[in-house]
Amino acid sequence: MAKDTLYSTPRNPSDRFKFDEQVASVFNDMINRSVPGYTMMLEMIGIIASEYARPETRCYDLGCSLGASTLSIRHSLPDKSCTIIAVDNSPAMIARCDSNIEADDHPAPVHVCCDDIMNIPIENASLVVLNFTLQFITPDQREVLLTRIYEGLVPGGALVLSEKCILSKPEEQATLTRLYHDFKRRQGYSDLEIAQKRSALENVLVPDTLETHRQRLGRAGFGQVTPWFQCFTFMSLLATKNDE
Ligand code: GEK
Repeated sequence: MAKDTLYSTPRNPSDRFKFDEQVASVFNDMINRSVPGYTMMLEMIGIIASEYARPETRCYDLGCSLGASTLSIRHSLPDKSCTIIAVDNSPAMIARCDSNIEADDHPAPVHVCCDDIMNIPIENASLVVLNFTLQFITPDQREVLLTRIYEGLVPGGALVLSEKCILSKPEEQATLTRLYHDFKRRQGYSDLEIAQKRSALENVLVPDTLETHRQRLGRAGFGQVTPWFQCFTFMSLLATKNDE
């Protein structure tokens, strides 16, 4: 696995974080060392898929990067009548995702699309996964997307929404940020890498509070919204569409 050293030397402070070739080439290492619990979350996405993915429906992995969630879903499908649609708008990610899917021998079909998730029709979906993707969508477009996802879900279908959140109490936010930085140091990132990545992500990754997510999901139509994972400020919610 190529090591993420992208922020180890001084960079131009005005350079914003982008999902370009450089990031895609080290992404596996970057996300594993930056998102506490990432590997476990992928495993649990498989557990959720085995419960919610239904025959003759579609599963969507929106913001699929290298296809890690897609593969976890694929190996948990009830049968090969389920189709997975994996979407990302970074050509560098999609090229690698394509080869990762190609190298995997599971028979369920996967369509890999290089497109903006705002353009993708969501239809006949039993499961939609937004694993750390909504945070990169312009805030005023988030509800539009969630509403389209809700409308595209079959009754009883589910959305997995994983996000880096912000705590509404500043003192709690400060505690979790401090602990998170300790985690990153233990993962081998230097203070320079932590500071430069943080500044590159400002206004690119725009976090919401858990309450904002709950309210937005409710307005989009979701019935039950259940947090199933939290480590520091990284959270994941399972939002379901009521059975008719
Ligand atoms: C995983 N889910 O490994 N349309 C399509 N893709 C987008 C858009 C957009 N508008 N905006 C951002 N992306 C993955 C990890 S990473 C999370 C997801 C992170 C894509 C972007 O190109 C990137 O590949 C992904 O969303 C976010 O389970 O890096 O923190």
